[in-house]
Amino acid sequence: MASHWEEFYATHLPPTDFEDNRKLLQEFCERHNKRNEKIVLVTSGGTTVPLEHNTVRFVDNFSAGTRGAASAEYFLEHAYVVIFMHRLKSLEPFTRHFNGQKFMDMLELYERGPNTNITVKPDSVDVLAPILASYKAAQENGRILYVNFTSVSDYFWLLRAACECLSQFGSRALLYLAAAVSDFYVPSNQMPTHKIQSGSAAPNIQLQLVPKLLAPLVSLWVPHAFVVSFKLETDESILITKAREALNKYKHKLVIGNMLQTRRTKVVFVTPDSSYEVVLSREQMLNGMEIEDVIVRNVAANHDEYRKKFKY
Ligand code: PAZ
Repeated sequence: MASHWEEFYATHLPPTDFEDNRKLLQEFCERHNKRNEKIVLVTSGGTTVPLEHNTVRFVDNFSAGTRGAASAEYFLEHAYVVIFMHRLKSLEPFTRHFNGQKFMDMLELYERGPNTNITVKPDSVDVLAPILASYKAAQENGRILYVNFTSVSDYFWLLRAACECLSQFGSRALLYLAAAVSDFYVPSNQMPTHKIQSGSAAPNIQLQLVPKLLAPLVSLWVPHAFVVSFKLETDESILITKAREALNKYKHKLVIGNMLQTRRTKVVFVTPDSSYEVVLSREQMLNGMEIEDVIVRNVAANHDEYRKKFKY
């Protein structure tokens, strides 16, 4: 009998841009594997759950992709090449610093007669320059690949394709699964084709459990990779228990637990035999430090340790 995840792939079509993305992933991975690089797959942002095939309405979640976008920048600093697999229109590395008004506020407009000049304000140059330098270095050396998803089904297809390419890296591959993936969905064969009408009775929408991809991912797709998953909760009393349950069930290396309310300043690293908090002090925050800087440093150190013990 097919398992829950196999049934999912058998009953859900890949997204229309799937083959293009698969080729990009293959080319990126082959090029960097030849150079013996360390690679990280960062997943980021939330998945949607469409309610109709011609989707007008969908269930979404809160994630803007801050954790993933910031972490991708720090992984580049730690000499990883990065596959940034993110929700379309969620935050991206580098450009996240200039989102919306922040960018406009960095610019100065001079209008003298017929001449118009736009310059970067002197105090913004200090902010912009290092970000621009890192961005250029990553782009020009082809060290980051962007692929995107929208629905939970797109995410599933892309994640498996990425893993197929990552397996050749053995223990040099790190999976950093920070995306907020829906636990519930409406299966394709139970979804109406057209927009749900409001004329008759209120719809009764039955959500089903999404298969847990960590199971085949860890045991079949990338068995030698260092896999890190995130666990988000809103009730602190269950956070560590849930993280430990995930480790026991899927047998991966690390769960990073965080609370919705405090995720920017505190996370807990849960390994099979320990748990420890990573906390950003108020002073560090005021100095502009980001918790992802500390998280990525810790994860990279854990990955290095793992690779020392590993032959692949
Ligand atoms: O996108 P963001 O930075 O606001 O939030 C990040 C996060 C809380 C989604 C991430 O740290 C996380 O916990 N992801 C896994 C969520 C889960 O499925 O439990």
